Amino acid sequence: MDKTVFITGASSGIGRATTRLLAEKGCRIVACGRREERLAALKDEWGAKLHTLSFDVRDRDAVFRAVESLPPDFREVDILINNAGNAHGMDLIDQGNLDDWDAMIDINVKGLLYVTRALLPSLLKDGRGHIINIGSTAGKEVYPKGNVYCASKFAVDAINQALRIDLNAHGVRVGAVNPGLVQTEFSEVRFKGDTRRAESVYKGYQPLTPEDIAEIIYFVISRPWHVNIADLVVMPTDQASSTIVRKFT
Ligand code: NDP
Ligand code: 8X3
Repeated sequence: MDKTVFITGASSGIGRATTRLLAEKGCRIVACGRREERLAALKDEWGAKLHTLSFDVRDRDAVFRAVESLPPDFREVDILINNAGNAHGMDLIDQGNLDDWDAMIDINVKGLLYVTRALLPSLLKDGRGHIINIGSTAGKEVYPKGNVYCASKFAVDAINQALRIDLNAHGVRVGAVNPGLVQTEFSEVRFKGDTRRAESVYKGYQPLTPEDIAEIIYFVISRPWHVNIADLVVMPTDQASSTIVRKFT
């Protein structure tokens, strides 16, 4: 596939699996994240096919500087995958930690907007740009203690619709992939390094893997141009909703 893909959150989980699959399919990849050693490891794997950018999506100057720094081979971005994001904490709303709330809104919502805004000139250039927003089932239904994380993913859902509406005249494709439970570092971040608690989220049933989502993203971007997957929800077979999961242990 002869495309240049800009992906945020490439250093882990869904982003890293997608980076690997799309590089294998022949794409040039701009792999972004904060952890430089993780990005360097990807660079070692994929060489000249891959360019890495280390920045925090919350820092809007850093976002624009990073995009401006792209070398000629990676400057004409065809596909943006807005994947960087996390949950921080899981508390009843009256006990919520304000720093966690800021992190989720700043990363999952404002960071996604900054990256998108910085890349729109390239994506709109020939009317062939494609934006994929990684939302969540948490952006489709609110669950207990999900409050601000859910709000941030409902915002991603709204931004996904807004981009499709406002950019319709440009002929670009915009769509969201909204996963349910995927086993990544997500819960480790949410529970601030409490590995046992994080592991328990994925115990007793078969969660999705990051590779499952990468394959879906490849399916989405490899459709004929007139086909836009506008909004896709994917859950493990054992999951019926955010709170109903068939567990065997
Ligand atoms: P991971 O924790 O494994 O990966 C998160 C990625 O986001 C990392 O590469 C991390 O890179 C990057 N990231 C986080 N904060 C920042 C920041 N401030 N600036 C730049 N990059 C950042 O989790 P997942 O792979 O599961 O998450 C990817 C996306 O999928 C998220 O948007 C998440 O909300 C969504 N999602 C996850 C689900 C799940 O069950 N796992 C289900 C539904 C949606 P680094 O730390 O190096 O900066
Ligand atoms: C991640 C899925 O259910 O942990 O977005 O919110 S969930």
